Amino acid sequence: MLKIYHAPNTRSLRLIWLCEELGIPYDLQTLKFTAEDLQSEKYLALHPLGKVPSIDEDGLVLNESGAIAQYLMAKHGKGRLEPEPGTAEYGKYLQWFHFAEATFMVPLGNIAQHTFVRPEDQRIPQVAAESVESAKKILGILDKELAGKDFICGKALTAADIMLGYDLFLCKMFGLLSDDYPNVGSYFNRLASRDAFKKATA
Ligand SMILES: N[C@@H](CCC(=O)N[C@@H](CS)C(=O)NCC(=O)O)C(=O)O
Repeated sequence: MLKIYHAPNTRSLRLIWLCEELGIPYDLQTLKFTAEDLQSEKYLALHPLGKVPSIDEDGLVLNESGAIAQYLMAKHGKGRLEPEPGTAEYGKYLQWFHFAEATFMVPLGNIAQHTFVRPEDQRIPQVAAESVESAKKILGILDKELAGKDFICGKALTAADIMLGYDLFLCKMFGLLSDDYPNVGSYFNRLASRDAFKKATA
C-alpha cells in the first residue's frame, strides 16, 4: 500500500490530489509542519532533509514531489493526465510540469521562508520583497500563456496543472492572485473547484 507523508498546505498536497484524480488508493501519514515531526529520527530515515512529501510504497521510499508524481503516473496512470510521450505536446507538458517546482517555487519558497517559516530574527525583508516581484513576473507570463485555455496544456487537465496548482494555492495564500492576472485567476478557480483538489487541501 502506498503511504504518503504529508503536512497540511505543503507540496505533499500535490500527491494527494494526483492520487485522487487517478483513483490510486493511499494511506495518508499526516505530520505536523514542525521540527518535532519533520526532524524526528523516524522521519529523517525516510527523508534525510526532513521535508515533505515522501512516499513509501512497499519499501520503495521516494522524495521530491515532481519525481514522485511522475513515478506514480508511470506506475498507475495508464497514460492518463499527460499527453502522448514523445509528442510536441508532451515536451510542453514537461516544461510546465518542471517549471512549477524548479522555477516558480523558488520565489514562492523565499516568500514563505522570509515572512513566516524562519524565526523572525533570521528573516530578510529584502529577499521577501524581491521574491514578490519575481513571482509577479511569473504570474504575468502564466496569464499570457493561459489566454483562451482551460488548462496549461489546453483542454484537458494534466499533472502539470497539479504541479502548478500548488504554486497558485500559495500565491492565493500570499495575496498575489490579483485582478492583474484574470486568466490565472479563472484557471485557479477551475482547479480549486475539483473534488480532488478539495480533498487535498481539506
Ligand atoms: N523540491 C522538494 C521540496 C520539498 C520541500 O521543501 N518541502 C517543504 C514543504 S512544502 C518542507 O518540507 N519544508 C520543511 C523545511 O524546509 O524544513 C519537493 O518538491 O518535494
